[in-house]
Order: sequence, then structure tokens, then C-alpha cells
Amino acid sequence: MALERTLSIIKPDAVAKNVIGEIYARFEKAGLKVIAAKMKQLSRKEAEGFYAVHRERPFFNALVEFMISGPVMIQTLEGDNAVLKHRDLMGATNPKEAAPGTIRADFADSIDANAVHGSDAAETAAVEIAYFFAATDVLSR
Ligand code: RTP
Ligand code: MG
Repeated sequence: MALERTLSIIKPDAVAKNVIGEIYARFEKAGLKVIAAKMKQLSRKEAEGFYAVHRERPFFNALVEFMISGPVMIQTLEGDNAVLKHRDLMGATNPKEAAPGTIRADFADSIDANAVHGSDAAETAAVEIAYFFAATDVLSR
């Protein structure tokens, strides 16, 4: 299996619910290591840049507003098959469709306030990690 990295964001709704630790515990139990982390209030520019691929989508403005509505917890995770493993832990984008026991099924309220973000491929993970972390702030262990 391939050792991979992925970018995880605990979104403002889940930070407000005070479940950072519960979500981290799921990463750890699945064998994903936190190798970089920071809490941050995103600026509008940062949120727009991060979600630039969705710029033309009808939900873009609502997504940006939501992502700047409060602090987020951003981390780089490392482990075997980290991208897919993390997506499996997250569950479907719409919490109504998320499998029982997934982070979104347990903590998300709606498709907009859906608790977490995770990179969707190794290539996008590399871009997303570099968006938030300098190479020297990512501590493989
Ligand atoms: P994410 O990027 O946040 O990990 O989520 P995802 O891959 O599961 O979903 P994606 O298609 O990349 O969409 C990014 C975020 O935009 C919001 N969204 N709203 N109202 C809608 O139809 C809709 N579709 C997507 C969600 O908050 C989603 O996480
Ligand atoms: Mg996505």
C-alpha cells in the first residue's frame, strides 16, 4: 500500500460543536497520523482560493461564507492510502447520504455545514497541503 498524505479541514460547524478531539481520535484509530496542524480564521480570499475549482458552481458563495463563519482546524494526515481512507472516514458530502458511523453522519447537519473537508486525490492533496503549510511545517514521523 502507498504511504500518502491528505489535507483535512474540520469546518466551522464541527469546531463550534467542540468535536475536534473526537474527529482526531477517528483519524488515529484508522492509522492516520497528524503531521501538521493549525487553527485558523480563513479570510474570504483564502477560502475563495482554496475552493477555486468550484468558482462557477451555484453553491460557491454559500460555501465561502460558511468556511469563513468561524475558525477551522486544518491538518495534514499521513498513512497508507490516506486519501481514500480519510474520505471513507468522512462519509458522503450530503450527511443524509453518509453511511452510519462516518464523521458526516455523526456530526454534520446539512450539505453546506458538513463538518469536514478531505482532499479527493493524491495530486490535489499535494496542492492543498502546500496551500496551507510550508514544507518545513510538515513533520513526517
Ligand atoms: P469537500 O471538498 O469539502 O471535502 O467536500 P466534497 O469533496 O465531499 O464535496 P465537493 O463536491 O468538493 O464540494 C465542496 C463542498 O461544497 C459544498 N457543496 N454544496 N449545495 C450543494 O449542492 C453543494 N454541493 C457541494 C459542500 O459543503 C462540499 O463539502
Ligand atoms: Mg471536494
